[in-house]
Amino acid sequence: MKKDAFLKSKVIVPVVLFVIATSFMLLSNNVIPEDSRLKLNDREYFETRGFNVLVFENRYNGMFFDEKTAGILLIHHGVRTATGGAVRLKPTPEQWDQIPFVVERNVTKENNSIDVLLRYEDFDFDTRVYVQPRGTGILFTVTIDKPLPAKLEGRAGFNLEFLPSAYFEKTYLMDGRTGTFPLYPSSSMEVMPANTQLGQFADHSTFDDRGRSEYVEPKPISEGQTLILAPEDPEHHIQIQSLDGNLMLLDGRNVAQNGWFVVRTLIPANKTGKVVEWLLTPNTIPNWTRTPVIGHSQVGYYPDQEKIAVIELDKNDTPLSTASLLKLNERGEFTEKYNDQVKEWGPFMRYHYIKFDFSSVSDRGIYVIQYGDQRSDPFQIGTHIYDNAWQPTLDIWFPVQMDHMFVNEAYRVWHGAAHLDDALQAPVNHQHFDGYRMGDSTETRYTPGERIPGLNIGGWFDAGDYDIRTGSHCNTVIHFVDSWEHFGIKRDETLVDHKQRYVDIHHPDGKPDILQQIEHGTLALIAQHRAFGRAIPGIIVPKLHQYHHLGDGSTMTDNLNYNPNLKIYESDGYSSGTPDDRWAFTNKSSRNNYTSATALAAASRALRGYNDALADECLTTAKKVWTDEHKQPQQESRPGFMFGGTGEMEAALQLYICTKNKQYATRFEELLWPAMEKGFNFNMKNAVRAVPYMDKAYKEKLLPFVKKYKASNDEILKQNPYGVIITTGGWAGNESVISWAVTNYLLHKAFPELMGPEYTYRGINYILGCHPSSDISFVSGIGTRSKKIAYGNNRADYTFIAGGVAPGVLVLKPDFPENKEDWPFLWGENEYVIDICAEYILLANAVLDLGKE
Ligand SMILES: [Ca+2]
Ligand SMILES: [Ca+2]
Ligand SMILES: [Ca+2]
Repeated sequence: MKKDAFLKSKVIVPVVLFVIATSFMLLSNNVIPEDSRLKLNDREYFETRGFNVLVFENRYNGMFFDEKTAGILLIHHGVRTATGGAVRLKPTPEQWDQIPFVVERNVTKENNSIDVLLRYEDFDFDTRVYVQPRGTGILFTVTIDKPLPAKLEGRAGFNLEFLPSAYFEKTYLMDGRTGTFPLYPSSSMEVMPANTQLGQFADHSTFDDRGRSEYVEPKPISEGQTLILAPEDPEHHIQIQSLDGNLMLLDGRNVAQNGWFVVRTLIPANKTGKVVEWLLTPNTIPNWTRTPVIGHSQVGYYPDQEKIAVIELDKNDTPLSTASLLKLNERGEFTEKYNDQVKEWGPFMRYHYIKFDFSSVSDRGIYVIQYGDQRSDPFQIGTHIYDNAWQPTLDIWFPVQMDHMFVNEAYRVWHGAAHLDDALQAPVNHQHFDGYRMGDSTETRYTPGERIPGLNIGGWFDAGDYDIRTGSHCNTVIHFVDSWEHFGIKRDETLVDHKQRYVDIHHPDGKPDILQQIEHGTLALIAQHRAFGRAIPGIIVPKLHQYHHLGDGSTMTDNLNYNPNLKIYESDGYSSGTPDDRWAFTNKSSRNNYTSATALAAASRALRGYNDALADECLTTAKKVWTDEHKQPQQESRPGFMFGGTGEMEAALQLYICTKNKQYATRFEELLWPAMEKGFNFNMKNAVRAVPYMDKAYKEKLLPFVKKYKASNDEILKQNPYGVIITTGGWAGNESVISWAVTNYLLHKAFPELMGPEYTYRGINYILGCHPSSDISFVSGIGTRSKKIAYGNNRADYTFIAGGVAPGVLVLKPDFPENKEDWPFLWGENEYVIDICAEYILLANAVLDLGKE
């Protein structure tokens, strides 16, 4: 923030604030400029320039509990700085603490107000939170009809959580007492007896008390009536006055690294009616306008490809008429090479979009885009730009994810050999916190808790967590085989020694890395068939206090087999009495089994000539799955799992490619064509993959679908300015963009007269910087500027793993696209996942291939 902007802003100096803390009513409505008052807009949130208040448009969805995207949200000068406004039962609630259920939400236009009725079913406890603008601020009023349940006395309070990274290196004032927001958590803690702990998700516990029957909670950093956050920073300056009861400032990071700074007022005992009331007054910079974002590829462009920057503007901004392209010379001087009118696109979500087309520039070099006084990061135009755009994903990211291995990189050890104590049979009737579930039978020959041999081999840490998830493993293997078969990637920069369980990054060993990764994934998949005669859903730690592990995966369990004859926390050096071994979730699923067969069949081709014994076992196993599944009634896809299918179609295709046996091709077509009628967009990826292996009639039959598909691709350009699918689910959509772009590449290869390469370019440009919210590349280490803070398993260090692909732009309802660059802990925006990363390698190689055309 420039100093003049600071002076121009209607910042209230701390001394004045302290005086008005007890007399805020003096801020009467008639002295406040009309345009700085919050108004309820048509999208049902309170809005003024530079400040929005969203009230439960984004709800706790229960899937991963508190994702720090729900409740009352503040968007302050374009940044979501606060979230989680609600009555909560903990000083600093963690992800798996209880969340309230929204019984009703009333938007009352006439009153300019929103209220929500929140309920905690376990305690028969209802609160109403009423939100209404007052002066230049907003009033939060909490009411209850019945006195607080005795168990919640001193526990329930109104909380609002502030994003730590937005307040790092900033100060606060509590009733005039000064403080600096802690960069690292170091609050005083209170030890609480275990029996006062309110239940967490499904009676799991995030806290490992080591047998001490206790847990801990942070004590307030500061208490008082009026809190001013960041008085020195006009963009983040907020005042909160409690009109009754104390405000507490707490640091949630003391109990969970993804915790936020919490401002809280306890609900008093034995009282009904109005129990908490806050007046929250933000500073807003008059006529604040968000800085334009010049969306472009951080890697750059081929000389002959379509080159369109998408410029994202504040809706109050007046678009300029032109933009220009500057070339950088060896002396560091920029000279204008091209300028042109920008083209209006229009509104999308909360912003306004224009486009700048510089496709006609094809000279090799380093360029920037200039729009007004905004200048993009430098990028290249050249034929070589994608040469290194995927190597970090294969060289670094995947080795770091390798489970059951010690992973070294030069002077650094990423992690020791992890989970050597895999695995025990999971218990029956169990709902796991990561979505795994066991019914009332194990459906195996093992009894609950029994050791299953042979599972401590192969596989990758699924994502930012560490489980072996069968579905994502299968997809990863399939993407790797696609990359191997289409592009013959022979790159060798990694040593993998399974005998020693040793991986060394930047150490060639004479074997193609992609085959070594296919082998490593396949070993985990085949281990399931060896142990159970079929695929299982996956393997994961049993305890919640293990699951939130951050750091070296080899310390997630003690790596010693559980021995029930020893006491808990006791070890004889060979085994251990601590029940921390992972559990295998084993219930049957046709989809799982078919998907595993698909991956194993595909892997058998890639592994042929590299590891023939494993290749044979993979193919034999895949055929056995086919036979076994056809002996039993076909299970339809899960209800609600749209287009999910049983996975039989994909298995049929891979088995046909391996064996050329007609029965598989026949079955593939029996399943494919009706599926294409129902949803050609979703099934096109399967249809086009078969083209090289099927006859001419197949391709002719596919043609009308491809025409419809192309028309639907062109339709996307009317829906958003980026011309790719932008999803609005709870997990951002880079996976669908990558998968769509790969399908478009395969269609371009199969039907070049119909499908141009531009759809594939659009997909990769989106991933590499041409997207809403910012212009960062979502692949860490790829492009001039990329994700340096992401949700890898080293996220506690606010860092990245090179080559990881983030999920991207999450759309918070109703219109706020977000990808936090300074806060790693939002998995829906920043979590690397194995199958997405493997498919990115495929996409980058597809684009390399387009460059050769
Ligand atoms: Ca997982
Ligand atoms: Ca190698
Ligand atoms: Ca163990």
